[in-house]
Amino acid sequence: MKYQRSSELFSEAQQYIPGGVNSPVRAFKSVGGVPVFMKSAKGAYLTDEDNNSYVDYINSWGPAIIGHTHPLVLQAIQKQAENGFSFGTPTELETEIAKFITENVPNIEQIRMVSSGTEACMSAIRLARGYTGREKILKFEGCYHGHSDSFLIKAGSGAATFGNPNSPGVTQGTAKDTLLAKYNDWEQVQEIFANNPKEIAAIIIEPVAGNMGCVLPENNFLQKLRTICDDNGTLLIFDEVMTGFRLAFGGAQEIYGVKADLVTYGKVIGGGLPVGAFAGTNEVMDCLAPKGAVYQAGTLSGNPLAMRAGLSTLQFIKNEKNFYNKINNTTEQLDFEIGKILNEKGIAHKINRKGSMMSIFFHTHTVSNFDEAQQANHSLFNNFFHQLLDNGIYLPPSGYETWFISHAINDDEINKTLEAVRKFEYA
Ligand code: KE4
Repeated sequence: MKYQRSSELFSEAQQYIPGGVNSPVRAFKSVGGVPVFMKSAKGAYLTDEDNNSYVDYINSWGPAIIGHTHPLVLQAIQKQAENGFSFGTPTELETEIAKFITENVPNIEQIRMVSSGTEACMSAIRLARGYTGREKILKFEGCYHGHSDSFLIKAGSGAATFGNPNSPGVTQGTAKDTLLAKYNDWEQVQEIFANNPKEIAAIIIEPVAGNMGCVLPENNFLQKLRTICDDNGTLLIFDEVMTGFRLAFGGAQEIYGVKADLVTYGKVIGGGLPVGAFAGTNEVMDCLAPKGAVYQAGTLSGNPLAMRAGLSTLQFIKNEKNFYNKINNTTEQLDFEIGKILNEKGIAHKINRKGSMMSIFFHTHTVSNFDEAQQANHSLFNNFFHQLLDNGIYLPPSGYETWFISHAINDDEINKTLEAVRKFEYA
């Protein structure tokens, strides 16, 4: 059986780990079937416990943008490890990566390292609340900013724009301070501000959304958010956990030319080790402890191994000639060629793409927000996912996730992918 060992391991894992996984999306609940247990990864490929090999379009949900186990990063981590794993003291290396990032990303003067994207986003809204003295935040349906209580909020019923808890354990007291709008719905944003004058501490947005599938800002949406924040003394937070160092070295701020007041990072910034970060101007960041009163801390924040993995990854990206052209061109080619095959098969679909992020919606019309993403044919996606998996192509196991294209994907991998799409049969 193709997935015999994974099946055995999944049964055992469920005895000791909730749902058998340490993060829900890995359990294949959305696509069905048994999650594949990986044992190694190199370049563009994953190898599972049954020795099946896959072209990887998750890349650890973004971090492996230069390809898995890159020799430069591996050597850097090995060398760093010989000096110790974590000290809990300041280290020169933390200053080196902070300097490198603040000098190469627009509009940020200081950066605080944490250990996950959740921690980065959670800390950023606390800082925004502390800086503005306000309690409400505005987020967008379909955007994911990690599992902090303030973000696990679903739209209120009807016209209500205050949130309701989207998970047991999140209190109504927390939910009331999170306002929700539809992505790209400028009128609704204006209405929310009119109904909550001078009460909103921050807007937090994925500048290119990747957690409802890939959904792009339209009609200068980001610039409009910048303007309404300026007019209301509200901070604009770009959650660049996915887009940071992926869309460009300066992320969505660089691509769209819109200045955020705070930017959060994760994934690529750690090169596969646990790192998150949030960054902004001196005026805002100086409010953070120990300099300011807004408390935030972390035992393993800035630990040397993770900093070395992140810095060596970022340095490769910065120094590699045409890095972004390559991953963007690969993604464009996949978009075009897959689209051609699906059209030949007469399968209605929309491919949303920005830079090296893309996703396929089996849908007849465009997808510009979460409602439209939900209207896509997700059972067809699940069928597509499993047929590609069986043919050695590992896609994100949900129609609500973006693909992450890595620099290690070349013509061979593209051809394998297209071959698998050509074999796709649907009832
Ligand atoms: P983490 O806490 O998972 O490091 O980051 C949370 C987060 C914050 N902001 C954005 C835009 C994100 O995409 C994420 C995490 N992304 C998911 C993938 N959809 C991580 C995969 C998972 O949950 O296992």
